[in-house]
Amino acid sequence: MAELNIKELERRFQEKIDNDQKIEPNDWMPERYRKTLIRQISQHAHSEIVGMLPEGNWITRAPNLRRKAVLLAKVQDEAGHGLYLYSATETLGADREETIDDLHSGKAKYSSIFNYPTLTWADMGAVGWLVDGAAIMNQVPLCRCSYGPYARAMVRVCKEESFHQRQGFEIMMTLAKGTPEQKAMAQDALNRFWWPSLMMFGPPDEDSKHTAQSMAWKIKRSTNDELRQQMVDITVPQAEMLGLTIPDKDLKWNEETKQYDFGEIDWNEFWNVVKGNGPCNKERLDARRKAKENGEWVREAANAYAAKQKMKKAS
Ligand code: FAQ
Repeated sequence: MAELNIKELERRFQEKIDNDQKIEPNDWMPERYRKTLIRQISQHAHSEIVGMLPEGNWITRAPNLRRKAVLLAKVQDEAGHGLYLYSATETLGADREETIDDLHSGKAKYSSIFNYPTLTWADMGAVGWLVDGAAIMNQVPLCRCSYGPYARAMVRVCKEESFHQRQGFEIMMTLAKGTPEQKAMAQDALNRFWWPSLMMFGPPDEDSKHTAQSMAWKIKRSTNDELRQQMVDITVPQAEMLGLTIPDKDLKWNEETKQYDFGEIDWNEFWNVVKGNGPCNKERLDARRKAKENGEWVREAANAYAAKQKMKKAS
């Protein structure tokens, strides 16, 4: 009997999804839907927070005051995105502290891209142009995600990401039009960030264990390969406009498909980074753990203040 009820609840839930109605926190949802969302949204939140590190590294070294102010604003936006997203996981019943501890213990994933170093100022351009570009490509469809709080968070996040992408492109444009050394620096950043940016979309569809179910639930609206192809098609003309060369000898316009064919991604490198063995995985997690330790006194003070206020109200 109980099983029949669950089946009926699942049927009604899927009907809602099929009719493009949003699922809200107090609505009934299958446990697997809830867990999938907590997994994806928390990984997304961690990516925003860890993603502050490679850029934060350049705030003190930005070449002038305007660049510094813009970069600072961008990194702050990313902190904001992380916070909305952690709040969205809480609407699904996740505990924020536990979620963050899972990142620190290495249990939770975050985007592979943030395990690559940012070696030069041009990397700030490449990150904004390519990494934020990929993030937008992936997140615009998430504005139509079936889970209301995630979809709504994505609307604001995407607006801010598009400013981030433009600032990155503008840095690349300035360098590409600059001295030969500056142009070479922009090309070097593109060389290093191109393939890792394409990896951001996740494994190829045939190896993506979650895509089919997440598409059926309308959590994901496009597959990993569809978004990756869109990214290539949009970015190649931008690189041409910059006068830079995409580091892919197999990249070629396909007149039949009206898309670019591109070379094979090194999936061994991708899985190696995802498993924790990328160039900066250890450094990134150490930085986050240290930040939590250093913030201990702030949490203690906030808790003591909250307890005092509560006592005041009660008396
Ligand atoms: N890195 O079956 P699928 C940003 C994992 S935000 C690490 O295809 P799914 C803003 C995946 O989790 C960037 N792990 O999985 C910014 C799964 O492992 P699990 C982050 C990856 O979920 C810009 C396994 O592989 N954006 O950049 C990656 O259907 C600049 C199998 O994969 C989001 O998180 C990867 N690249 O599709 C900040 C967007 N790809 O959980 C600072 C939301 C896959 O079974 C500066 N997330 N894995 O242990 C999504 O759209 C999806 O989760 C995908 C993966 C597309 C990332």
